[in-house]
Amino acid sequence: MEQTYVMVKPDGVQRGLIGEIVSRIEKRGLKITAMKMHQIDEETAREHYKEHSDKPFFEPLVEYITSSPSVSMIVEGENAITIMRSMNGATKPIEAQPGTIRGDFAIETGRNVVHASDSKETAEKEIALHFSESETTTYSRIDEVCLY
Ligand code: RTP
Ligand code: MG
Repeated sequence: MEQTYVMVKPDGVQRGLIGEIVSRIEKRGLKITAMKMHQIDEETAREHYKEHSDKPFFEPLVEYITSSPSVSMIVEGENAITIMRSMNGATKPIEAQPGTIRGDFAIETGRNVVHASDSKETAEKEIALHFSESETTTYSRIDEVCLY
């Protein structure tokens, strides 16, 4: 079963969108196996976004992501990585389709509410970066058994 890392970014927390985002993930049928609110420190933020370290938006991005608490989750399910990316919508809210989280709740690229890992390799790295082993759980969703 695939796992991905999802973050409600500081603007999502400050706008009271945690429940809305968690609800969409649960209703889609994905399983949240770890979740916490925490203020991401600078070192962790730099590591998380290191692929963008040479971009002009890197410093403002690190400042924003560390400015206030975020909610981190491990989300599990078949094709969880691709499904979460499509639920989040395009990076730039102007390109995000209505019905996606960014398409429904964001207008600025620098305040786009959510993050989700973009590949299996990234998901593994991000889960290890933001969670310790003891913060993760295992359980079954009631709708998890597929009979065909
Ligand atoms: P994320 O990593 O946050 O889930 O977003 P993403 O994969 O959709 O987009 P990515 O290219 O990884 O960009 C990371 C975050 O950097 C900010 N950004 N600003 N000003 C800009 O042109 C620009 N481009 C990206 C966004 O907050 C984006 O989510
Ligand atoms: Mg990204």
